[in-house]
Amino acid sequence: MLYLPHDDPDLAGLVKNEEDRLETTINLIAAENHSPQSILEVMGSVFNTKTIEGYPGKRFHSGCAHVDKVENLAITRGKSLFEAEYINVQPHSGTSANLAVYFSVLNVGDRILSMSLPHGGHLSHGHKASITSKCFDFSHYKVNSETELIDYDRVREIAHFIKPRMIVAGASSYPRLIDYEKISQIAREVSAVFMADMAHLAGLVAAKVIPSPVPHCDFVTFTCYKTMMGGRGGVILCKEIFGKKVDQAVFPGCQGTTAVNLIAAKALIFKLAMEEKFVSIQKKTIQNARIMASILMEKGYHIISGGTDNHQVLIDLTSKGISGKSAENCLESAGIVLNRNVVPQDEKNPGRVSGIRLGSGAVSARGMGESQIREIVELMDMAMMNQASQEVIKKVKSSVLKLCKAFPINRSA
Ligand code: DSN
Repeated sequence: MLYLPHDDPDLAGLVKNEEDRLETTINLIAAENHSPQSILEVMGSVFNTKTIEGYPGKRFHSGCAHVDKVENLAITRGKSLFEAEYINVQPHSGTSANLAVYFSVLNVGDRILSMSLPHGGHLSHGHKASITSKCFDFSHYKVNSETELIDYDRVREIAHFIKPRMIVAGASSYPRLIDYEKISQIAREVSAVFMADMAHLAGLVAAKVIPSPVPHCDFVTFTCYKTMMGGRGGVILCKEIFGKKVDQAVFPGCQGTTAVNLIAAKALIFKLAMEEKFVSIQKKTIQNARIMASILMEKGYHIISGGTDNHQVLIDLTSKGISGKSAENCLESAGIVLNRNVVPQDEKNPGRVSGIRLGSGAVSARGMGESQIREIVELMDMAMMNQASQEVIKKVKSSVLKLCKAFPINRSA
């Protein structure tokens, strides 16, 4: 029996509407995915009741027999999946995980070198609007203006000049592989510790379809709901020698109690990520992103860096004479959901921006492949190039609906 329709019919209606929206739209948001039903079940389970502080066997509240087992399961499975020496599964989010890593080994005011946000980096990598920039002294590296790839020689030059205590690799919108080995070498040259934020890439790394940062890094952080296909929340992997400092920085340093239901979802997705279905979705995710990028390029779109190695395709729409915001809006009205995105050297204001970011995770989880991706790109092009025509938008929306019906969201694991 469902209780929500009785307790709060308005909210129950909104849940139903959201289910319908997900079912009837094509989701190209690179930071989202369709999780298995069992993930939704465990996130809504009685583990929500339990308040915990501390770590398994060393808690500040009683009644932890079962939740200790849950956290230990997440720890054992996560370490094994990512071949990590140490893991902390308590961070509330990717940003909480990053903050805890910074505070685990740095002092307030210490220098950190990370990727600039307009060039792909994340808010929590020291953007001026983020608390991280108020606590630490960030400098940023960029992509090369011609290749739109990370300029590792420049990273080395900046690192030798500013002598950071930490170097951060990882991005929210960078479609290429990152050479973690090269950056770890630079970090060693300047005696910095090295952290990679693989929030977007965790599922691809877990399935071993792209190289893992783990062997090259002192710390790796990630979230579980993007390519990883799980529930909400963050995770920290690190070298054993930093384990105790990381634990202290998470609790009691940056967080109080944490969400056991989310830790249970982490344990579950780490198990499911070892199975064939997960690996095949991740393979498809990479193939679909490559197909998207190459068809868009054939159609004359400027694809940042000229392609993709992961689940993201970043388009600079300047040459097409439209803004990221107008593309996002018209595509949403046609049933295709994605986000406007700042691109390197962006000249538009932060609200409008020049680009859009596409992600292939959620369509791949629905089972879509090459011919559906071709159709989606055709539909996107048609809608973006005819934004003022209600007739075209209606036509695109009706094709989107047909596609969605043919590929319903599959929540079996
Ligand atoms: N970092 C944001 C994004 O990539 O969209 C949220 O996860």
